[in-house]
Amino acid sequence: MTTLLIFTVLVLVAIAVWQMTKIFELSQLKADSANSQIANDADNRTNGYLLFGFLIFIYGITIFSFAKYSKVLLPEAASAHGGEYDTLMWISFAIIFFVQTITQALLHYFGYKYRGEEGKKALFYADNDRLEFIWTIIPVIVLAGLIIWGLYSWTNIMDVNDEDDPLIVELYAQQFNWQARYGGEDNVLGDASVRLIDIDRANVLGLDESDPNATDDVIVKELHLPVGRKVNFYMRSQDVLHSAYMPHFRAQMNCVPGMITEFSFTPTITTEEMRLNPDVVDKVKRTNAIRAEQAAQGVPNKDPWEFDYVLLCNKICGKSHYNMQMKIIVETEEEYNKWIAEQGTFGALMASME
Ligand SMILES: [Cu+2]
Repeated sequence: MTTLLIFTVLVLVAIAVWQMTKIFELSQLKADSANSQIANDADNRTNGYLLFGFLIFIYGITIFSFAKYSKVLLPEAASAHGGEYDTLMWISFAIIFFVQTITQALLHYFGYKYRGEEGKKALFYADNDRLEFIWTIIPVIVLAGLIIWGLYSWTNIMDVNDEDDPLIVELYAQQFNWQARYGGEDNVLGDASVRLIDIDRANVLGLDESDPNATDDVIVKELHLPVGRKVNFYMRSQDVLHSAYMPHFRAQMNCVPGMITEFSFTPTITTEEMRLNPDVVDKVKRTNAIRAEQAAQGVPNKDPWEFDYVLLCNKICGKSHYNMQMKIIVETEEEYNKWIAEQGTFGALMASME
């Protein structure tokens, strides 16, 4: 890497020296012989054709990227609001793509059409009110539409309320792991503060032992969610800024030390069902082909991978940030109830410390 950088710097320095020599040479030339440096009709025509070449290049690379890299996009959204979010994104993409295709073609075509020619003079054209009106009002309407729609979706998605009996879950971020806390039987989170953290008694999230709501809280390192039930997340961070990112559910929220942030969504597709999604099946197949190849070369930890939803940290929070993740399992209500019943409560943990 260092060699590459040094090489790049040397090449750039060489180009700079070459350019400076050229400028120096030019400044030494007499006026009449300097004419050879002025573009003639043939030069301008070549540049005009090169413009078309560049246009084909940008269209080509766009189509190529769509064809080759669409497969790395996320699969279908696994939350109730995710569809709305995706639609907004795709409509924005479509508009940008459409406008970009037309304006680039016009830009390059006019560059060619009005290229310099011997004896041709530029037309002085002050302004045209109607044209200016048209190219102002169309973007205004389109952008206002997108922004209003975006704000409407944002308000819908960010509305964290207690309607429909949501499951209450805390996501606790720290360098470099996640823990989740459920409200327990009463579905109410006990009070907590970093000042109450007591490592010796395993009170790692700083729950208030005197708060009765904390007694039945359940702290886990794997997030289980029942499908179809709204979940209200409350995020805390112990140390620095983290960001709770659940890409398959189209959800992301910063975790800020000293405050509680919120996000809410309803998972709609179980982990089992998502594993059968054709996009996911393809991705697993591609990934495992690479892993098998690496395993054959003796690279460790390259066992076949099975799809799971994940909670990732999406803020560069320190050197092990890349590995700060927690598995999310979306399952049926029965499976969830069975799992949560098997987890120990905070009260039981504290009692065992006495
Ligand atoms: Cu982090």
